[in-house]
Amino acid sequence: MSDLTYYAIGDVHGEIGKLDRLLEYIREDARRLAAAHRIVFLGDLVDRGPDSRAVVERAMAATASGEALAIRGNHEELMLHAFDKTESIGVYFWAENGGDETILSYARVNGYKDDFRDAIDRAHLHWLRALPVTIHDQARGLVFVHGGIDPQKFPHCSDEVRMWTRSPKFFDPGRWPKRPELDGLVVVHGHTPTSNFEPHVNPRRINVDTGACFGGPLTAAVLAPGEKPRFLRA
Ligand SMILES: [Mn+2]
Repeated sequence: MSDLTYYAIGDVHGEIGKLDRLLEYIREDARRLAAAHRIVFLGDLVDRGPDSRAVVERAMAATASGEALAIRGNHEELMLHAFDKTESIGVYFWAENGGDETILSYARVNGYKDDFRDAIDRAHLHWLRALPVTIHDQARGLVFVHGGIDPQKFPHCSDEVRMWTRSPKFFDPGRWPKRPELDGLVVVHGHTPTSNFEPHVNPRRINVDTGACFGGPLTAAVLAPGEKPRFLRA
């Protein structure tokens, strides 16, 4: 995997217009470089924005063709929990955190009578369930994960940490312990919107959640072998 140019896309959250533009920019950029490329969706495709169903469709098509990989974010996790749980609390918690918009996006296409579960395409659920929580390119020292890692435990941190963490122990690389497992590692993630709609870069991590569903752009980090990260925005 190590000669690939990666395009790591932050939290899309249903913003289909921004995603379609960003995919165009990415494909243009990859053509210009004439380099083998791989898009990585960093999770939180769904919730909050106007068309989560269409976003999942785009991501499924891009992974099916081999152009993209995807990992699971905490909002995919919430959606699957809401779908699986019989207690209503799982559904309400998801709905209040943007899941209501996701349900509407599915209902517009598929409709439903009593239970929102009937509106959600089974193929989408199947795809979401199969998503890994981490992609690790060992040769390049790149870890793609939605939320982050536990620097004390990597590579053995829990899935919950990988999808949900906002720990200062992760955010501040000055607090990372000296462990051989972390040598040369760069963590590429989303989950925590940056305060200025700009990607955050430090020597150990790149955060590309630029708040696309809160009025910011949707951002992709361009990671070419041996080069500094660049960014594409839509
Ligand atoms: Mn998230």
